[in-house]
Amino acid sequence: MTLSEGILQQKLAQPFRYFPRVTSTNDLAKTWLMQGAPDGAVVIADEQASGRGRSGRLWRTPPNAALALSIILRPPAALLARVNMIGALCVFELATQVGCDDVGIKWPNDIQVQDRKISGVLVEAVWMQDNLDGVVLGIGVNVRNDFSQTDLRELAASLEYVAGRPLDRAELIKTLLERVDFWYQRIDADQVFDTWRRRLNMLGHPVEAEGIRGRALDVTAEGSLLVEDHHGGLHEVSAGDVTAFTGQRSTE
Ligand code: BT5
Repeated sequence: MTLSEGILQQKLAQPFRYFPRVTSTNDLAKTWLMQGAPDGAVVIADEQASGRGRSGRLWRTPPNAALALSIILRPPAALLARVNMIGALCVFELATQVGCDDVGIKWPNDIQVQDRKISGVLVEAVWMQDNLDGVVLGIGVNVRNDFSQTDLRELAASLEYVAGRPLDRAELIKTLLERVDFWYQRIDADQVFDTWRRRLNMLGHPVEAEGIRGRALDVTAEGSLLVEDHHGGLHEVSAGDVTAFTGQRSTE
């Protein structure tokens, strides 16, 4: 079914703005945030012309195929790191709920099904001098994106193909936002970190992160990855990309 403002209106409890096509939902949400959007307000689009990943990378959101949404949140600055955890956790739960097996979070922000990326999370904070004005939690989920003719065919997957049945995007958005609401209400509970940590799929495995090769030992409460190198040295990697050492897969 095509997404529309009317359909979303029937399903969503929170204030939202829907657009058939945008540059990036994160950009529109940032503008709305600075204009005083309420906590929990959402920008939703069917298609993104220049959806963004981290470090200026492109996030592909063709029409009629995906979820692209950005949620405006106003958490305490000390809990900022948990917003990314919440985003990944909620997509994990969505994928599990629609019947996908072998779902995992690849640190820090990829949600994978059977080792292929079905979703990415991009958190952007807006500061007023030293004060956190708010955060935009951007989530992209592949629902029926066809990657078969693209360079991502080995790396990316879509929910419908994995679940083996058609899925209603408005219903998926509703479920996802309910999960965000659930976890955001608990953002100050250690349960957020503990659950996110349990869902990570590479702890204990060989990895390469920011040029360091070793074993993914653990994560810190701030969300950094601890990598143990082959000499037993411990390295804390705060953001960046992890590649499974043994496999060839990477989504850079
Ligand atoms: C991410 O970046 O994974 C964060 C993606 C966040 C997208 C959402 S959509 C709503 C909101 N508005 C935005 O503009 N952004 C957010 P990163 O870890 O840097 O991964 C980017 C890489 O993933 C790219 O370089 C590609 O290799 C790959 N990629 C691009 N589109 C993809 C897709 N649809 N599915 C799987 N992989 C993709």
